[in-house]
Formats: sequence, C-alpha cells, structure tokens
Amino acid sequence: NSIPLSMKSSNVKVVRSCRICHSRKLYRFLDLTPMPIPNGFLKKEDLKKKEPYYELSCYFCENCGLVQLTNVVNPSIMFSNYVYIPSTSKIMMNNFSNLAYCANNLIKLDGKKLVIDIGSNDGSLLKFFKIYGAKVLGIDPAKNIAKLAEMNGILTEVKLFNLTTAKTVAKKYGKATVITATNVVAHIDDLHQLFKGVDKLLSSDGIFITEFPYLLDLVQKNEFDTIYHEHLSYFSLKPWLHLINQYGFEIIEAQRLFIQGGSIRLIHKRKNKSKGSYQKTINYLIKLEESHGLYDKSAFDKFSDRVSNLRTEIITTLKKLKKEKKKIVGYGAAAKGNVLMHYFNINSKIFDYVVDSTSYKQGLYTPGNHILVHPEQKLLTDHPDYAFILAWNFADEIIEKRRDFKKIGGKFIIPIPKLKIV
Ligand code: DWN
Repeated sequence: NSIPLSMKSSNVKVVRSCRICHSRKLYRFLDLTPMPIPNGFLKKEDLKKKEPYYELSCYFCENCGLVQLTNVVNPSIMFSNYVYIPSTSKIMMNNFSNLAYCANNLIKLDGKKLVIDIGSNDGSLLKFFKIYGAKVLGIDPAKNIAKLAEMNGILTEVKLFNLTTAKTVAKKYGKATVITATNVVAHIDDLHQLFKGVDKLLSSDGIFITEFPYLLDLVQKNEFDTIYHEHLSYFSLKPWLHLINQYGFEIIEAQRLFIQGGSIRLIHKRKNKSKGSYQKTINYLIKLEESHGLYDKSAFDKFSDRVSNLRTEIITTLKKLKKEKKKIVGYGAAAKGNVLMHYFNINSKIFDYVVDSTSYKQGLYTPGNHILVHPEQKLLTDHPDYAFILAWNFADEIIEKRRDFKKIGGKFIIPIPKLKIV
C-alpha cells in the first residue's frame, strides 16, 4: 500500500486498441505487477523520495497477433536522461559493424550519401557508417548521451522521432539513403507516425534497416524480463508486414541475430524498387512462428505458466543458498535485470550488491529494491560465492571476461532460458 501507483495522466497513457491494427481484442496473458521504470536508477539522495510504480501487463492482439503493452509511460520520463549505452559490449559493437557492412553491400556508401540513425544513443552504430565515408546524423531524445555522441564526432538532433522531426530533419539535412533503427522501434508508441516519418525522410530508392528483439526467441527462451515499460511492442512478422504494407515498404532481407536474447534484422525498400521478392524466407519464418503458436493465445498462457515455474525454481534456489550462508551478487545492472529482480522479489537481503561495467550506473541504486551498483572489479576484492548474471544475454562474454572470478572459486548463476549454475 506504500507503493504510489502513478496514474497521473501526464505520466501514463493507456491505449485500449492494438497499436498496429487498432483492434480492441487485446488478451492479457502476463502481469509482472507494477514496478518503477527499469532504467530508473537512483542517486543516494533520491532513495527517500516517492518512486512512481507503473503497471506492467502484456497483451496479445487476437486480430493481428502483435504482443504489446497498453500502458504507455511518457517517453520523456524514460528517455530524456538515459543510462543505457551499447558500447559496453563487444558483441553489440560487432553486430553494428556487420550492419554497416550489410548496408554498404546493398548501397555503395560515399560522401554524398546520408545515413540517419533513429535512437542513435552514443553514436556507436554511426561510427561504423562513417568508416565507409557516408555522411551521418543521429536522432535521439537523450540529451546526456547525445553529448557523448558529439564527443565521438557524431552530430545528433536531440529529439524523439516522429513525422514532425522527420520533416524538420529532411528540410535541414536532406533525405537519407539509409535510415537505421536498432532497439528503438519497440520503444515507439505510434508506429504509424514512425513509418510516416521514415517515408518522409528516406530517399525514393533508400533502405530502412530495423533490428529488434524477436518474439519467437522471447517465447521459446522464456525471456519474460525483456517485457518492460520501454518495450511497447514485441514483434513477429505477420503484424509487422501488416504495418509496413500500409506505407509501401517490403522486406528485402531478414536475418535472425543472437544479440539481446535473439533479435531479427529486417531490411526494407519501397515496393517495386527492389528486385525479386524475398517471400521464401518470409514464408519460412512465418511458418516457424505459427509452429510455435505465436498467433494463438494459448501459447502465451503456456509461456506465462513457464515463467511462474521458473520464478518458483529460482526463488527456491536462492533461498536455499542464503540458508547455507552463501554470498550472492547480481552481475549486469540491466533494465531486464531490474524486471527479474522485481518479479522474483530479490532484494538486498539476497543480493549484497550488483556489479556493472557502465560508469553511469556505478554508485547508483537499482529502482524499486535499491541495491547499490559497483564496478565489476568488486567481485575480485569481495569474493562473493555466486554472481547471478542479470545480463544473461551477455553470459558467455561475461564468463569469458571473468575467468579471474572463476579462478578464486566464484560460480555463476544464469537464469534464462532456464536456471543453470556454472
Ligand atoms: O532495448 C534496450 C536494450 C538494447 O538495452 C533498451 N531498452 C535498454 C537496454 O536493455 P538492458 O539494460 O537490459 O541492456 P543490456 O545491454 O542487456 O544491459 C547489459 C548490462 O550489463 C549493461 O548495464 C552493461 C552490463 N555489462 C557488464 O557489466 N559487463 C555488460 C557486459 C557485456 C559486461 O561485460
């Protein structure tokens, strides 16, 4: 009852219909219970202040199949002062390098071609496009991280992307030959505005490249903790195709990626500007989605059951380790980690602290359960028994990096896709 459920209209908008097909047949299959925004890390002096909690329930559209949140937290609350930067991970940087390589293979980049990245963050992706000689421009609402991008030599317009921004940018810089949007489309509430903006900003034979977590991976690997307020949509191909067809785009390439627990890269061109259809791969992926029940709401009830079984198993294991007086810490102050800790009731009695490589996050406290974030090196001086990998999407990279921790007898707990102790 002390939880201030923030329903102030300026902070939260509740949408009652599907953000792609506008159907009202939305079926709620998972309620992760109200929690603060998962990137809402706190300074020590903020711990006493009221911390708004926001509903976190997930819905399946029975008409087009889009999985989505209906509670839309005001984007300026979530994204104006941001703490996530992709450059902490080698895997993410390799992926960005590969994305620029693929784009250059499709459209020879040079100084006359403009590449615009929507949700450009610290400019990590655009740096790779610069290597191919392209002109680059970032668009991102996070003023703090835009400063970092500018230091990296990446010009950034500090704005949320929508049709208005597209018009202003097109007027000021001209049309883009390539528009990229990685791990940002899922964060945008008005997907129709997004495509109207892309249509306005992209040259007639340009390519629009998106990357986002793939619903097939989320369901197959029980990745419930990637469901949180920043991610308004969880995409599979049928609803995505329903959306892009309305704006005259078609997919010319689709690649599944390992990053972020399993993502999909979709490269688009305007219809009849692309040679040959990519239908075979699209049909194959849709068949795969259907075989995993992604267009049948019972699959999401089964998903929800698996999540509650995982919750029971992990809470039991952690309680047993604490009874044995084991010292456990969190590894990776990830947004998803804050969702997992919230849903599994993990507090400072279970994790002594969390370690993280992002300087922004060190010295801050996790939202909700208020656990202090330390630099990773603390593992080696403090010698906890277990490091619970909250950033499980980087488990291999982290375990490889922390052979020193293993050498002094440290063990890793990996929660997703199933509980594993290494
Ligand atoms: O979509 C989003 C994804 C791309 O990134 C955003 N909504 C927010 C964010 O989600 P996240 O915070 O769950 O992302 P990560 O990249 O999975 O978070 C990893 C965390 O782990 C970072 O805080 C960095 C940290 N880390 C670390 O401490 N040591 C990461 C690596 C690789 C390491 O070696």
